[in-house]
Amino acid sequence: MFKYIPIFLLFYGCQSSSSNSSGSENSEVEISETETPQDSEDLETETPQDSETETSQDSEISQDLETETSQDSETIQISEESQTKILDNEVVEVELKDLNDPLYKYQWHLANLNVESVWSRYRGEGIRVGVIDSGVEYDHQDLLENMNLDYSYRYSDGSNDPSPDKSQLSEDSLSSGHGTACAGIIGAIGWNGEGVVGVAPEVEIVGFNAFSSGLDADFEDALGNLNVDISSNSWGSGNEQYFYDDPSSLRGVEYGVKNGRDGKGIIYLFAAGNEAYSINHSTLHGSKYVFNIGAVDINDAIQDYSNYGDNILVVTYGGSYEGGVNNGIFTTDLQGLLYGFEQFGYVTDVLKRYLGDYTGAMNGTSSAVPIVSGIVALILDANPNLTYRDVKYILIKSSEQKNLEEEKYLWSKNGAGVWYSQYYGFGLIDLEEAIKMAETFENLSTEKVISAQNSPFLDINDFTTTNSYITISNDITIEHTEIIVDIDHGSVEDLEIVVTSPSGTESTLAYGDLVLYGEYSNWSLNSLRFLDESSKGVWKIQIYDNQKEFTGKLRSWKLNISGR
Ligand SMILES: [Ca+2]
Ligand SMILES: [Ca+2]
Ligand SMILES: [Ca+2]
Repeated sequence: MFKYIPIFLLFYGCQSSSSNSSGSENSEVEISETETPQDSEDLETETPQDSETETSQDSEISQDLETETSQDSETIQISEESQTKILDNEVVEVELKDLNDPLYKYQWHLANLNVESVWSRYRGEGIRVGVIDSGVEYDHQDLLENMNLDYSYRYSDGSNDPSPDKSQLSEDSLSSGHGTACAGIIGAIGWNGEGVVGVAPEVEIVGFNAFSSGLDADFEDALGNLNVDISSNSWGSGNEQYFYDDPSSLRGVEYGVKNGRDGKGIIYLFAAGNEAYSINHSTLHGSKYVFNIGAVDINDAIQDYSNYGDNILVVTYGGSYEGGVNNGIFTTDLQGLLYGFEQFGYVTDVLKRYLGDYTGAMNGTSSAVPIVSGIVALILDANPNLTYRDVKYILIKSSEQKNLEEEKYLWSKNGAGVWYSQYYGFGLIDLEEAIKMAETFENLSTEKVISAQNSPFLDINDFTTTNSYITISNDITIEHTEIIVDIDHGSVEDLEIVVTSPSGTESTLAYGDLVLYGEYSNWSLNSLRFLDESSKGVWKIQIYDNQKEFTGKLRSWKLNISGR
Protein backbone atom coordinates (compact mmCIF):
# COMPACT_ATOMS: atom_id res chain seq x y z
CA MET A 1 0.00 0.00 0.00
CA PHE A 2 1.12 3.49 -0.74
CA LYS A 3 2.32 5.22 2.34
CA TYR A 4 5.63 6.87 1.73
CA ILE A 5 7.02 7.57 -1.64
CA PRO A 6 9.14 4.53 -2.52
CA ILE A 7 11.38 6.40 -4.95
CA PHE A 8 13.06 7.89 -1.90
CA LEU A 9 14.96 4.69 -1.55
CA LEU A 10 16.15 4.79 -5.12
CA PHE A 11 17.00 8.45 -5.42
CA TYR A 12 17.39 9.75 -1.96
CA GLY A 13 18.68 6.96 0.19
CA CYS A 14 20.03 7.48 3.65
CA GLN A 15 23.59 8.25 4.40
CA SER A 16 24.89 6.77 7.61
CA SER A 17 27.37 9.55 7.87
CA SER A 18 29.37 10.86 10.75
CA SER A 19 29.78 14.29 9.23
CA ASN A 20 27.05 15.87 11.29
CA SER A 21 27.28 19.51 10.36
CA SER A 22 25.59 20.76 13.48
CA GLY A 23 28.22 19.40 15.78
CA SER A 24 31.39 20.68 14.26
CA GLU A 25 31.06 24.44 14.46
CA ASN A 26 32.65 26.05 17.42
CA SER A 27 32.98 29.72 16.68
CA GLU A 28 30.88 31.07 19.50
CA VAL A 29 32.34 33.04 22.34
CA GLU A 30 32.02 30.87 25.40
CA ILE A 31 31.75 31.99 29.00
CA SER A 32 33.22 29.45 31.37
CA GLU A 33 31.28 28.42 34.36
CA THR A 34 32.01 25.86 37.05
CA GLU A 35 29.49 23.41 38.34
CA THR A 36 28.87 23.68 42.07
CA PRO A 37 29.31 20.49 44.10
CA GLN A 38 25.98 21.05 45.82
CA ASP A 39 24.03 20.69 42.63
CA SER A 40 25.54 17.34 41.87
CA GLU A 41 25.05 15.98 45.38
CA ASP A 42 21.38 16.77 45.16
CA LEU A 43 21.18 14.86 41.94
CA GLU A 44 22.88 11.72 43.22
CA THR A 45 19.92 11.01 45.44
CA GLU A 46 17.58 11.25 42.51
CA THR A 47 18.98 8.28 40.62
CA PRO A 48 18.72 5.16 42.76
CA GLN A 49 18.30 2.61 39.99
CA ASP A 50 21.16 0.71 38.40
CA SER A 51 24.80 1.08 39.11
CA GLU A 52 26.03 4.38 37.84
CA THR A 53 29.15 6.22 36.99
CA GLU A 54 29.37 9.75 38.30
CA THR A 55 30.67 12.61 36.34
CA SER A 56 33.82 14.19 37.64
CA GLN A 57 33.07 17.46 39.38
CA ASP A 58 35.83 19.42 37.77
CA SER A 59 34.73 18.77 34.19
CA GLU A 60 35.01 21.94 32.27
CA ILE A 61 31.61 23.37 31.56
CA SER A 62 31.24 26.24 29.24
CA GLN A 63 28.17 28.06 28.11
CA ASP A 64 27.26 31.06 26.15
CA LEU A 65 24.22 33.09 25.41
CA GLU A 66 23.67 34.49 22.00
CA THR A 67 20.86 36.44 20.53
CA GLU A 68 19.60 35.95 17.02
CA THR A 69 18.25 39.23 15.83
CA SER A 70 18.07 39.00 12.07
CA GLN A 71 14.53 37.70 12.06
CA ASP A 72 12.68 39.75 14.58
CA SER A 73 14.07 43.11 13.67
CA GLU A 74 12.18 42.96 10.41
CA THR A 75 9.02 41.43 11.72
CA ILE A 76 8.30 44.37 13.96
CA GLN A 77 7.75 46.55 10.95
CA ILE A 78 4.35 46.04 9.44
CA SER A 79 4.12 47.14 5.86
CA GLU A 80 1.23 49.26 4.74
CA GLU A 81 -0.02 46.44 2.58
CA SER A 82 -0.07 43.97 5.46
CA GLN A 83 -1.90 46.40 7.70
CA THR A 84 -4.61 46.81 5.13
CA LYS A 85 -4.85 43.07 4.78
CA ILE A 86 -5.33 42.55 8.51
CA LEU A 87 -7.94 45.23 8.52
CA ASP A 88 -9.66 43.59 5.58
CA ASN A 89 -9.64 40.28 7.33
CA GLU A 90 -11.42 41.73 10.31
CA VAL A 91 -14.33 43.03 8.32
CA VAL A 92 -14.68 40.98 5.18
CA GLU A 93 -16.73 37.84 5.54
CA VAL A 94 -17.73 36.31 2.24
CA GLU A 95 -20.90 34.34 1.85
CA LEU A 96 -19.86 31.19 0.06
CA LYS A 97 -22.20 29.33 -2.19
CA ASP A 98 -22.60 25.62 -1.64
CA LEU A 99 -19.71 23.49 -2.73
CA ASN A 100 -20.51 21.71 -5.96
CA ASP A 101 -17.33 19.64 -6.22
CA PRO A 102 -18.63 16.06 -6.45
CA LEU A 103 -15.84 14.38 -4.44
CA TYR A 104 -16.05 16.90 -1.60
CA LYS A 105 -18.41 14.64 0.32
CA TYR A 106 -15.64 12.03 0.57
CA GLN A 107 -13.09 14.50 1.95
CA TRP A 108 -13.66 13.64 5.60
CA HIS A 109 -10.48 15.43 6.65
CA LEU A 110 -12.06 18.74 5.61
CA ALA A 111 -15.20 17.98 7.58
CA ASN A 112 -13.15 16.98 10.64
CA LEU A 113 -11.20 20.24 10.42
CA ASN A 114 -14.48 22.15 10.07
CA VAL A 115 -12.69 24.13 7.40
CA GLU A 116 -15.89 25.60 5.94
CA SER A 117 -16.17 27.83 8.99
CA VAL A 118 -12.78 29.31 8.08
CA TRP A 119 -13.26 29.58 4.31
CA SER A 120 -15.72 32.45 4.61
CA ARG A 121 -12.74 34.57 5.72
CA TYR A 122 -9.56 32.80 4.59
CA ARG A 123 -8.87 30.63 1.58
CA GLY A 124 -5.11 31.06 1.24
CA GLU A 125 -5.20 33.90 -1.25
CA GLY A 126 -1.79 35.46 -1.79
CA ILE A 127 0.05 32.65 0.00
CA ARG A 128 2.45 30.45 -2.00
CA VAL A 129 3.23 26.82 -1.19
CA GLY A 130 6.18 24.95 -2.69
CA VAL A 131 5.61 21.22 -3.21
CA ILE A 132 8.97 19.43 -3.30
CA ASP A 133 8.10 16.04 -4.65
CA SER A 134 7.77 13.79 -7.70
CA GLY A 135 6.24 16.63 -9.70
CA VAL A 136 2.90 18.39 -9.96
CA GLU A 137 0.77 17.91 -13.09
CA TYR A 138 0.04 21.57 -13.60
CA ASP A 139 -2.63 21.18 -16.31
CA HIS A 140 -4.92 19.09 -14.13
CA GLN A 141 -8.36 20.74 -14.28
CA ASP A 142 -8.51 21.04 -10.51
CA LEU A 143 -5.03 22.60 -10.17
CA LEU A 144 -4.29 24.71 -13.25
CA GLU A 145 -5.67 28.07 -12.07
CA ASN A 146 -3.84 27.79 -8.74
CA MET A 147 -0.47 26.85 -10.27
CA ASN A 148 2.38 29.32 -10.37
CA LEU A 149 4.48 28.26 -13.34
CA ASP A 150 6.89 31.19 -13.17
CA TYR A 151 8.58 29.70 -10.12
CA SER A 152 7.86 26.01 -10.73
CA TYR A 153 10.83 23.93 -11.80
CA ARG A 154 11.66 20.49 -13.10
CA TYR A 155 15.25 19.70 -12.25
CA SER A 156 15.81 16.96 -14.85
CA ASP A 157 15.54 19.35 -17.78
CA GLY A 158 15.37 22.86 -16.29
CA SER A 159 11.86 23.51 -17.57
CA ASN A 160 9.09 25.37 -15.72
CA ASP A 161 6.73 22.45 -16.25
CA PRO A 162 6.87 20.68 -12.87
CA SER A 163 5.02 17.56 -14.10
CA PRO A 164 6.75 14.18 -13.85
CA ASP A 165 9.07 13.75 -16.83
CA LYS A 166 8.92 10.82 -19.26
CA SER A 167 11.43 8.71 -17.41
CA GLN A 168 9.63 9.21 -14.09
CA LEU A 169 6.39 8.10 -15.72
CA SER A 170 7.89 5.05 -17.34
CA GLU A 171 10.10 3.96 -14.46
CA ASP A 172 7.63 4.64 -11.69
CA SER A 173 4.17 5.19 -13.14
CA LEU A 174 2.70 4.67 -9.69
CA SER A 175 4.58 6.92 -7.32
CA SER A 176 5.15 9.66 -9.86
CA GLY A 177 1.58 10.65 -8.91
CA HIS A 178 2.61 11.39 -5.32
CA GLY A 179 3.36 15.11 -5.79
CA THR A 180 0.15 15.76 -7.75
CA ALA A 181 -1.82 14.10 -4.94
CA CYS A 182 -0.08 16.34 -2.38
CA ALA A 183 -0.78 19.47 -4.44
CA GLY A 184 -4.51 18.69 -4.62
CA ILE A 185 -4.72 18.20 -0.86
CA ILE A 186 -3.15 21.64 -0.35
CA GLY A 187 -4.89 23.68 -2.99
CA ALA A 188 -7.26 21.99 -5.42
CA ILE A 189 -9.71 24.54 -6.80
CA GLY A 190 -13.05 24.80 -4.99
CA TRP A 191 -16.53 25.69 -6.25
CA ASN A 192 -15.67 24.69 -9.83
CA GLY A 193 -18.01 21.72 -10.09
CA GLU A 194 -15.06 19.36 -10.48
CA GLY A 195 -13.39 16.76 -8.29
CA VAL A 196 -12.08 17.79 -4.90
CA VAL A 197 -11.31 20.91 -2.84
CA GLY A 198 -7.96 21.77 -1.28
CA VAL A 199 -7.58 22.87 2.34
CA ALA A 200 -6.61 26.32 1.01
CA PRO A 201 -8.55 26.51 -2.27
CA GLU A 202 -7.15 29.88 -3.37
CA VAL A 203 -3.50 29.26 -2.53
CA GLU A 204 -0.77 29.41 -5.18
CA ILE A 205 1.11 26.17 -5.78
CA VAL A 206 4.72 26.02 -6.95
CA GLY A 207 5.89 22.59 -8.06
CA PHE A 208 9.53 21.66 -7.47
CA ASN A 209 10.14 18.34 -9.17
CA ALA A 210 13.36 17.49 -7.35
CA PHE A 211 12.78 13.76 -7.69
CA SER A 212 13.20 14.07 -11.45
CA SER A 213 16.93 14.44 -10.85
CA GLY A 214 17.23 13.10 -7.31
CA LEU A 215 20.38 15.14 -6.67
CA ASP A 216 21.16 16.44 -3.19
CA ALA A 217 22.04 19.84 -4.66
CA ASP A 218 18.62 20.08 -6.30
CA PHE A 219 16.81 19.35 -3.05
CA GLU A 220 18.94 22.03 -1.41
CA ASP A 221 18.05 24.44 -4.20
CA ALA A 222 14.32 23.69 -3.96
CA LEU A 223 14.34 24.00 -0.17
CA GLY A 224 16.24 27.27 -0.34
CA ASN A 225 13.94 28.81 -2.97
CA LEU A 226 12.69 32.08 -1.50
CA ASN A 227 9.63 32.42 -3.77
CA VAL A 228 7.41 30.47 -1.39
CA ASP A 229 5.90 31.04 2.07
CA ILE A 230 5.48 27.37 2.93
CA SER A 231 7.55 24.34 1.89
CA SER A 232 5.64 21.05 1.78
CA ASN A 233 7.86 17.96 2.07
CA SER A 234 6.30 14.51 2.04
CA TRP A 235 9.57 12.66 1.65
CA GLY A 236 12.36 11.29 3.78
CA SER A 237 15.01 8.64 4.09
CA GLY A 238 12.46 5.86 4.01
CA ASN A 239 14.54 3.73 6.39
CA GLU A 240 14.76 4.97 9.94
CA GLN A 241 17.02 2.13 11.04
CA TYR A 242 19.91 4.18 9.73
CA PHE A 243 21.09 7.45 11.17
CA TYR A 244 20.13 10.06 8.58
CA ASP A 245 22.37 13.03 8.02
CA ASP A 246 21.37 15.38 5.22
CA PRO A 247 23.56 18.49 5.46
CA SER A 248 22.65 19.83 2.02
CA SER A 249 18.88 19.78 2.69
CA LEU A 250 19.56 21.32 6.08
CA ARG A 251 21.49 24.14 4.40
CA GLY A 252 18.53 24.84 2.14
CA VAL A 253 16.16 24.92 5.12
CA GLU A 254 18.40 27.21 7.16
CA TYR A 255 18.76 29.57 4.22
CA GLY A 256 14.98 29.74 3.75
CA VAL A 257 14.30 30.34 7.44
CA LYS A 258 16.83 33.16 7.66
CA ASN A 259 15.99 34.83 4.33
CA GLY A 260 12.51 33.70 3.34
CA ARG A 261 9.34 35.79 3.82
CA ASP A 262 11.42 38.95 4.29
CA GLY A 263 13.20 37.41 7.23
CA LYS A 264 10.13 35.96 8.91
CA GLY A 265 11.13 32.53 7.67
CA ILE A 266 9.62 29.97 5.32
CA ILE A 267 7.50 27.39 7.14
CA TYR A 268 9.08 23.95 6.53
CA LEU A 269 6.70 21.05 6.95
CA PHE A 270 8.08 17.52 6.82
CA ALA A 271 6.46 14.09 6.99
CA ALA A 272 7.44 12.20 10.13
CA GLY A 273 7.56 9.08 7.94
CA ASN A 274 5.71 5.78 7.90
CA GLU A 275 8.13 3.23 9.34
CA ALA A 276 6.65 3.04 12.85
CA TYR A 277 10.12 4.01 14.07
CA SER A 278 11.87 6.73 16.02
CA ILE A 279 12.83 9.74 13.89
CA ASN A 280 15.21 11.20 16.43
CA HIS A 281 18.17 9.91 14.42
CA SER A 282 17.62 12.29 11.50
CA THR A 283 19.52 15.57 11.68
CA LEU A 284 17.09 17.05 9.14
CA HIS A 285 14.00 16.11 11.14
CA GLY A 286 15.75 17.21 14.31
CA SER A 287 16.32 20.76 13.15
CA LYS A 288 14.40 23.41 15.05
CA TYR A 289 13.51 24.88 11.66
CA VAL A 290 11.59 21.75 10.64
CA PHE A 291 7.99 20.99 11.66
CA ASN A 292 7.56 17.20 11.88
CA ILE A 293 4.03 16.07 11.18
CA GLY A 294 2.50 12.73 12.22
CA ALA A 295 -0.76 11.15 11.06
CA VAL A 296 -4.07 10.09 12.58
CA ASP A 297 -7.17 8.47 11.06
CA ILE A 298 -10.75 9.71 10.88
CA ASN A 299 -11.20 8.86 14.58
CA ASP A 300 -8.18 10.89 15.70
CA ALA A 301 -6.20 7.71 16.46
CA ILE A 302 -2.49 7.59 15.69
CA GLN A 303 -1.84 5.30 12.75
CA ASP A 304 0.41 2.32 13.34
CA TYR A 305 2.78 3.46 10.61
CA SER A 306 3.31 7.00 11.94
CA ASN A 307 6.86 7.56 13.18
CA TYR A 308 7.42 8.82 16.71
CA GLY A 309 9.93 10.68 18.84
CA ASP A 310 10.32 13.73 21.02
CA ASN A 311 10.75 15.85 17.89
CA ILE A 312 7.20 15.30 16.56
CA LEU A 313 5.50 18.70 16.53
CA VAL A 314 1.81 17.99 15.93
CA VAL A 315 -0.37 15.56 14.01
CA THR A 316 -3.26 15.83 11.61
CA TYR A 317 -5.29 13.52 9.38
CA GLY A 318 -3.30 11.19 7.17
CA GLY A 319 -5.81 8.47 6.55
CA SER A 320 -5.52 4.80 7.29
CA TYR A 321 -3.77 2.04 5.46
CA GLU A 322 -6.82 0.67 3.65
CA GLY A 323 -7.66 3.77 1.60
CA GLY A 324 -11.11 4.47 0.24
CA VAL A 325 -14.21 5.99 1.82
CA ASN A 326 -13.59 7.16 5.39
CA ASN A 327 -10.03 5.81 5.23
CA GLY A 328 -8.00 7.34 2.44
CA ILE A 329 -7.55 10.99 1.50
CA PHE A 330 -9.36 11.94 -1.73
CA THR A 331 -7.31 14.18 -3.99
CA THR A 332 -6.08 14.87 -7.51
CA ASP A 333 -4.17 12.15 -9.36
CA LEU A 334 -2.12 12.14 -12.56
CA GLN A 335 -4.72 12.37 -15.31
CA GLY A 336 -5.88 9.20 -17.00
CA LEU A 337 -5.81 5.55 -16.09
CA LEU A 338 -2.21 4.80 -17.05
CA TYR A 339 -0.46 6.81 -14.38
CA GLY A 340 -0.85 7.44 -10.69
CA PHE A 341 -2.89 5.58 -8.13
CA GLU A 342 -5.05 3.33 -10.32
CA GLN A 343 -2.93 0.32 -9.66
CA PHE A 344 -4.05 0.37 -6.05
CA GLY A 345 -7.44 -0.70 -7.33
CA TYR A 346 -9.71 1.45 -5.22
CA VAL A 347 -12.37 3.12 -7.35
CA THR A 348 -15.75 4.47 -6.23
CA ASP A 349 -18.48 5.18 -8.74
CA VAL A 350 -17.77 8.88 -8.41
CA LEU A 351 -14.06 8.32 -9.02
CA LYS A 352 -14.89 6.24 -12.08
CA ARG A 353 -16.59 9.23 -13.61
CA TYR A 354 -13.20 10.91 -13.85
CA LEU A 355 -11.36 7.98 -15.43
CA GLY A 356 -8.30 8.16 -13.25
CA ASP A 357 -7.95 11.90 -12.63
CA TYR A 358 -8.61 11.53 -8.90
CA THR A 359 -7.83 9.02 -6.19
CA GLY A 360 -9.14 7.98 -2.78
CA ALA A 361 -6.05 5.98 -1.90
CA MET A 362 -3.62 8.66 -0.73
CA ASN A 363 -2.57 8.20 2.90
CA GLY A 364 0.25 8.30 5.41
CA THR A 365 2.25 11.16 6.85
CA SER A 366 2.65 12.10 3.17
CA SER A 367 -1.02 13.17 3.29
CA ALA A 368 -0.79 14.83 6.68
CA VAL A 369 1.92 17.26 5.54
CA PRO A 370 -0.02 18.82 2.63
CA ILE A 371 -3.05 19.16 4.92
CA VAL A 372 -0.87 21.15 7.33
CA SER A 373 0.53 23.14 4.40
CA GLY A 374 -3.04 24.16 3.58
CA ILE A 375 -3.74 24.93 7.24
CA VAL A 376 -0.62 27.11 7.52
CA ALA A 377 -1.65 28.90 4.30
CA LEU A 378 -4.96 29.77 5.99
CA ILE A 379 -3.08 30.88 9.11
CA LEU A 380 -0.76 33.14 7.09
CA ASP A 381 -3.77 34.47 5.19
CA ALA A 382 -5.25 35.39 8.60
CA ASN A 383 -1.99 37.02 9.74
CA PRO A 384 0.89 37.40 7.27
CA ASN A 385 3.17 38.95 9.89
CA LEU A 386 3.79 35.70 11.75
CA THR A 387 7.35 34.39 11.88
CA TYR A 388 8.08 30.69 11.51
CA ARG A 389 8.45 30.55 15.32
CA ASP A 390 5.06 32.20 15.77
CA VAL A 391 3.40 29.68 13.46
CA LYS A 392 5.04 26.81 15.31
CA TYR A 393 3.91 28.21 18.66
CA ILE A 394 0.35 28.72 17.42
CA LEU A 395 0.15 25.13 16.15
CA ILE A 396 1.49 23.87 19.47
CA LYS A 397 -0.78 25.93 21.68
CA SER A 398 -3.97 25.43 19.70
CA SER A 399 -3.73 21.67 19.19
CA GLU A 400 -5.85 19.22 21.15
CA GLN A 401 -4.58 16.35 23.31
CA LYS A 402 -6.44 13.30 22.05
CA ASN A 403 -6.73 9.94 23.82
CA LEU A 404 -4.98 11.27 26.92
CA GLU A 405 -6.21 8.28 28.91
CA GLU A 406 -4.65 5.70 26.59
CA GLU A 407 -1.36 4.57 28.08
CA LYS A 408 0.17 3.47 24.80
CA TYR A 409 0.48 7.07 23.66
CA LEU A 410 2.65 7.95 26.68
CA TRP A 411 1.20 11.40 27.28
CA SER A 412 2.83 13.29 30.11
CA LYS A 413 2.90 16.82 31.43
CA ASN A 414 6.20 18.67 31.58
CA GLY A 415 7.39 21.06 34.27
CA ALA A 416 5.55 23.95 32.66
CA GLY A 417 2.27 22.03 32.57
CA VAL A 418 2.47 21.31 28.83
CA TRP A 419 1.19 17.93 27.62
CA TYR A 420 3.39 15.99 25.20
CA SER A 421 3.31 12.56 23.58
CA GLN A 422 6.04 11.07 21.43
CA TYR A 423 3.25 9.95 19.07
CA TYR A 424 0.97 13.01 19.00
CA GLY A 425 3.61 15.62 19.72
CA PHE A 426 1.66 18.49 21.28
CA GLY A 427 -1.59 17.14 19.85
CA LEU A 428 -4.00 17.14 16.93
CA ILE A 429 -4.21 20.43 15.05
CA ASP A 430 -7.38 22.40 15.80
CA LEU A 431 -7.80 24.62 12.75
CA GLU A 432 -10.43 26.99 14.13
CA GLU A 433 -8.49 27.51 17.34
CA ALA A 434 -5.26 28.07 15.39
CA ILE A 435 -6.94 30.71 13.20
CA LYS A 436 -8.40 32.42 16.24
CA MET A 437 -4.96 32.62 17.84
CA ALA A 438 -3.30 33.75 14.61
CA GLU A 439 -5.67 36.67 14.09
CA THR A 440 -4.51 38.50 17.20
CA PHE A 441 -1.09 36.94 17.80
CA GLU A 442 1.75 39.26 18.74
CA ASN A 443 5.16 38.13 17.56
CA LEU A 444 7.18 36.11 20.03
CA SER A 445 10.08 38.10 21.45
CA THR A 446 13.56 37.78 19.97
CA GLU A 447 15.03 34.31 19.99
CA LYS A 448 17.80 33.51 22.45
CA VAL A 449 20.13 30.53 22.24
CA ILE A 450 22.12 29.11 25.12
CA SER A 451 24.92 26.62 24.53
CA ALA A 452 26.70 24.63 27.19
CA GLN A 453 29.00 21.62 27.04
CA ASN A 454 30.44 18.98 29.31
CA SER A 455 33.27 16.67 28.25
CA PRO A 456 33.44 14.06 31.00
CA PHE A 457 35.10 11.14 29.13
CA LEU A 458 33.11 8.61 31.15
CA ASP A 459 33.08 4.87 30.53
CA ILE A 460 29.86 3.30 29.32
CA ASN A 461 29.71 -0.29 30.58
CA ASP A 462 27.23 -3.12 29.98
CA PHE A 463 24.06 -2.97 32.08
CA THR A 464 25.18 0.29 33.65
CA THR A 465 23.83 3.83 33.63
CA THR A 466 26.32 6.59 32.94
CA ASN A 467 25.26 10.01 34.22
CA SER A 468 26.60 13.45 33.45
CA TYR A 469 25.41 16.95 34.34
CA ILE A 470 25.43 20.47 32.94
CA THR A 471 24.43 23.53 34.97
CA ILE A 472 22.84 26.44 33.13
CA SER A 473 22.70 29.83 34.84
CA ASN A 474 20.71 31.70 32.16
CA ASP A 475 16.96 31.69 32.49
CA ILE A 476 15.14 31.56 29.17
CA THR A 477 11.74 30.08 28.29
CA ILE A 478 12.51 26.98 26.26
CA GLU A 479 11.20 26.38 22.74
CA HIS A 480 13.61 23.79 21.37
CA THR A 481 16.43 21.74 22.87
CA GLU A 482 19.22 20.21 20.83
CA ILE A 483 21.46 17.68 22.54
CA ILE A 484 24.66 16.90 20.69
CA VAL A 485 26.23 13.70 21.94
CA ASP A 486 29.74 12.52 21.22
CA ILE A 487 29.81 8.86 22.18
CA ASP A 488 32.35 6.26 21.15
CA HIS A 489 30.58 2.90 21.28
CA GLY A 490 30.71 -0.36 19.36
CA SER A 491 26.94 -0.76 19.10
CA VAL A 492 24.67 2.28 19.21
CA GLU A 493 21.56 0.10 19.51
CA ASP A 494 22.66 -0.91 23.04
CA LEU A 495 22.05 2.61 24.26
CA GLU A 496 19.04 4.21 25.86
CA ILE A 497 19.56 7.96 26.20
CA VAL A 498 17.43 10.11 28.49
CA VAL A 499 17.88 13.83 29.15
CA THR A 500 16.26 15.38 32.23
CA SER A 501 15.59 19.11 32.50
CA PRO A 502 15.99 21.19 35.69
CA SER A 503 12.20 20.90 36.10
CA GLY A 504 12.52 17.12 36.25
CA THR A 505 11.02 16.35 32.83
CA GLU A 506 12.54 13.28 31.19
CA SER A 507 12.94 13.14 27.43
CA THR A 508 13.91 9.81 25.88
CA LEU A 509 16.03 10.38 22.79
CA ALA A 510 17.18 6.81 22.12
CA TYR A 511 15.17 3.81 23.23
CA GLY A 512 17.73 1.00 23.41
CA ASP A 513 15.33 -1.44 21.80
CA LEU A 514 15.56 -0.59 18.12
CA VAL A 515 17.78 -1.85 15.34
CA LEU A 516 20.01 1.12 14.59
CA TYR A 517 23.02 1.75 12.39
CA GLY A 518 25.18 4.82 12.83
CA GLU A 519 27.54 6.57 15.17
CA TYR A 520 26.95 9.12 17.89
CA SER A 521 29.88 11.13 16.64
CA ASN A 522 28.85 14.70 17.52
CA TRP A 523 25.33 13.60 16.69
CA SER A 524 22.36 15.93 17.08
CA LEU A 525 19.35 14.63 19.06
CA ASN A 526 16.42 16.93 19.59
CA SER A 527 13.55 17.41 22.01
CA LEU A 528 10.44 19.55 22.06
CA ARG A 529 9.30 18.10 25.38
CA PHE A 530 10.73 20.91 27.54
CA LEU A 531 8.57 23.61 25.94
CA ASP A 532 7.94 26.65 28.15
CA GLU A 533 10.14 25.33 30.97
CA SER A 534 13.03 27.42 32.31
CA SER A 535 16.51 26.62 31.06
CA LYS A 536 18.03 27.48 34.43
CA GLY A 537 19.40 24.76 36.67
CA VAL A 538 20.99 21.34 36.41
CA TRP A 539 20.48 19.23 33.29
CA LYS A 540 21.24 15.52 33.36
CA ILE A 541 21.98 12.96 30.67
CA GLN A 542 21.61 9.25 31.44
CA ILE A 543 23.01 6.66 29.09
CA TYR A 544 22.03 3.07 29.82
CA ASP A 545 23.78 0.21 28.00
CA ASN A 546 21.31 -2.68 27.87
CA GLN A 547 23.32 -5.35 26.03
CA LYS A 548 26.51 -7.24 26.71
CA GLU A 549 29.65 -7.31 24.56
CA PHE A 550 30.04 -3.78 23.24
CA THR A 551 30.97 -0.93 25.60
CA GLY A 552 32.09 2.64 25.04
CA LYS A 553 32.76 6.13 26.27
CA LEU A 554 30.80 9.36 26.64
CA ARG A 555 33.31 11.84 25.32
CA SER A 556 31.09 14.93 25.56
CA TRP A 557 27.58 16.27 25.31
CA LYS A 558 26.34 19.71 24.52
CA LEU A 559 23.04 21.53 25.03
CA ASN A 560 21.81 24.11 22.52
CA ILE A 561 18.67 25.55 24.06
CA SER A 562 16.56 27.93 21.95
CA GLY A 563 13.81 30.06 23.41
CA ARG A 564 13.03 33.56 24.52
CA1 LIG B 1 -12.61 21.20 -7.44
CA1 LIG C 1 -4.43 8.57 -12.82
CA1 LIG D 1 26.82 -3.13 25.60
